[in-house]
Amino acid sequence: MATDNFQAPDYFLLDELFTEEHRLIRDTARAFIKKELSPIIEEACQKCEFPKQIVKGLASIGAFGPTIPPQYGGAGLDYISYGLIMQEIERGDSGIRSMASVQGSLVMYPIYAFGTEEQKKKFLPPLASGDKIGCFGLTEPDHGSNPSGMITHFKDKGDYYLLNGAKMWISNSPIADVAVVWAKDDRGIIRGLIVEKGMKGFTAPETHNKWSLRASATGELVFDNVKVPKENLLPNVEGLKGPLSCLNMARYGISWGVVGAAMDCYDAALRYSKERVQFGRPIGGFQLTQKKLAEMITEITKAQLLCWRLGTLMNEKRATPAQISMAKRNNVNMALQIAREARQIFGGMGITGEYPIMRHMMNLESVITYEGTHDIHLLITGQDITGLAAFS
Ligand code: TGC
Ligand code: FAD
Repeated sequence: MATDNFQAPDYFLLDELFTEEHRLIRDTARAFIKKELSPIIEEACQKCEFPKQIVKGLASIGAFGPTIPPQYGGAGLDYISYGLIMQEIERGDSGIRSMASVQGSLVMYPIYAFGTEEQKKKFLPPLASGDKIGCFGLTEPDHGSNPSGMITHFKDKGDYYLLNGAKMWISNSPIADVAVVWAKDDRGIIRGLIVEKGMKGFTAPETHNKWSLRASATGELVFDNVKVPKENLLPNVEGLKGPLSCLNMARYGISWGVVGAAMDCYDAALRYSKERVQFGRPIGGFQLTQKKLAEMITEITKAQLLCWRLGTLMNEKRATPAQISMAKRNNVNMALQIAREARQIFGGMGITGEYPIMRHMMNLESVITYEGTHDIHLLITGQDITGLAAFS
């Protein structure tokens, strides 16, 4: 990729809504991404490899479990800080933000919220420091949007649980030391289990040939009579609300993250439009280019304000899952449309790795599907406003 000249758009002076600490956290993350991720991300994506060397640095900027208390290794930050960190990481690449989202919101959060004190002490500090990597197994080959139909299950064998089944599309699975797995117990109730690498019968084959999130390792989780120690059950939650509570945390982070990807596309396209000359003038001088750019900054600004307000509600513990769904859906779609428009502004150059546009665009095609598809989030809003569920 060409030199990273990113300058963050802030059309409505949102910086004034952030505290000095927020700005410091954001600027530290921004500097880290510019220095450590931007120089390597294009090659990692071309090779379809997760750049493992970035993990410790991500931990150092508080990317893993930003809101988890420091006594468990977390950064003990508020939700605006968490959002800003995700924004900066995804400005670099959605695949890297995915890795961090899974680690913090989908692995550390359930252990923190639903685990025993022993589980918290054992698992959270090495996950926060990046010494261990985690993944989250909810989706199955035949149960994506409808996780309540899952067939992965475990039987109580007295001394241990015997786990059988398979999960699909699992971010981090091939590189994970720890998997938080959602499976049905003898009563058919969904519970969370912590499955550790090396347990007999547990494998995590990688998913190949992705055109999206190429710098994120994706795979399956296969459980063939895995003996899971009883102390690895998350005792404090039962039912689908367990995994869905984790998704609230991750979807919140995505709402901010994708604003970063959109900002990167807009900033690159704006700069290019002022440099690229056709018909004797910069293409930024043509009305049709200005329409694209003006609409981009308008949509980014609206999404930034939505994030800020949602973050404030999260800090006050007043945000609802439906509000999070609306923000995730709106902002991912916004970012994907901006990536597509930005690619047009770049003409042929837009398809190359010289610029981040095509990479963001292809990444966002996954982000609009995972953590609840665009249409599922629309139905969640529909249910919230009408009181009528239209899922089945
Ligand atoms: P439903 O009957 O509505 O609810 C079952 C129970 O769950 C409660 N609940 C929630 N609790 C917390 N947060 C939420 N957002 C919740 N939504 C519902 C609900 O109150 C109920 O509780 P209780 O006590 O009455 O039992 O469930 P449903 O089966 O009708 O499904 C609803 C639906 C479709 C909205 C839900 O299943 C859904 O969100 N589907 C989408 C699946 C999804 O998002 N999968 C994501 C997999 S993980 C992933 O993609 C990671 S990508 C990571 C990365 O790389 O960044
Ligand atoms: P389906 O549920 O089969 O949906 C297919 C289409 O049908 C969609 O357009 C959907 O909106 C539509 N549809 C489904 N139901 C309805 C309905 N009731 N009404 C209207 N339309 C409907 N999962 C994990 O558990 N952990 C992970 O770490 C993880 N990481 C992922 C990483 C990547 C790169 C990807 C692509 C996915 C990941 N997922 C993960 C899985 C992801 O959450 C699912 O792909 C997603 O929830 C959709 O499920 P599905 O792919 O089975 O699609």
